[in-house]
Amino acid sequence: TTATNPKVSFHDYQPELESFRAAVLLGLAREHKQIPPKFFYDERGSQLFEDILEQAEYYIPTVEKRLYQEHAADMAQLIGRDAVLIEPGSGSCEKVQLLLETIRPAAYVPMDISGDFLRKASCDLGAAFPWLHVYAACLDFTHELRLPAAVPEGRRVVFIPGSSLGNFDLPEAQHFLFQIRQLVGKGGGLLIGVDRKKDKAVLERAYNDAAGVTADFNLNLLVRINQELEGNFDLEAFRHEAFYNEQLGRIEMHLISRKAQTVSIDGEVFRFAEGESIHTENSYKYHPQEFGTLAQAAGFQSRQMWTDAGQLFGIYYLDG
Ligand code: AVJ
Repeated sequence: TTATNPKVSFHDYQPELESFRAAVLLGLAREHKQIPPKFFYDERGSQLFEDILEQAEYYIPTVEKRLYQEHAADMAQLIGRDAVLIEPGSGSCEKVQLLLETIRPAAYVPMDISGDFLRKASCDLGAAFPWLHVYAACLDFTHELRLPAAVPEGRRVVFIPGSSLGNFDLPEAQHFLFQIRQLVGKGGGLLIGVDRKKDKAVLERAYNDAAGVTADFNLNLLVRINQELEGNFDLEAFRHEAFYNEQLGRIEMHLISRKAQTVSIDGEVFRFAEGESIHTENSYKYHPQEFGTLAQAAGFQSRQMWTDAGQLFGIYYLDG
């Protein structure tokens, strides 16, 4: 057995299974079938997402990592010492590790919908950074941004790497940024990585990796429905599709029915035409001015942006 680290605590706000059932049954009853992307992240989905991060075509992690490494000192300067650093959708907590020694926060609050994954990531982080106080919160951050009561007072800074914001459409993104502004308050801050608009071919390759990991990630949603909601999806009868919708500035991911078929979930029957899609994800891309306008409307003031030579990705620091 391993000794538990007293500096690491876990707070479960139970992002319930019931919401998954409701979202699937409602989403598949719509004229244009859809399921929200947050349901990708069960244990296996979280692992598949980690595998996506390793794919050469998925440029975001490499580019973003280099930006944190190059500009950690500047970022830490803006964030200040002894902050309460909050990360919605923390996943494996990999990126924050590039900054922790430089930022030296008083507390780190990772938030994730995937409980077992969050537990392990927090323990590993506590072991790698023995001085760090970790307050892990298992919750659905698209639903609520709640801080465990045990989190100490201090200047709050929210950290959102990886372009997680991309999953929200414009009104949702607006609302989410507003919620963050409420959480950090005046005097708080936001450090956020946002993927930029760019060449269509580069974008489409990133979501159609040659190894098929993104396809497995997408199809895992059907595996999850089969396992948790007594579904009978035939995985061979659906295929992954991802393309850049230039007009709307977003990557769209779909699961396409290869034939006319019916699927039953939890006793309910759903009909699919050949070629019909389940829309599973949007990933919006932003020009720096577009993101600046959005953040400003939510009450933030842009302080700095860092980008790579290829202008693939932007990291922004904003004041509350
Ligand atoms: C976690 C939303 C930033 O949109 O790039 C990656 C998710 N989906 N490949 C993204 C994702 C397919 C990712 N975000």
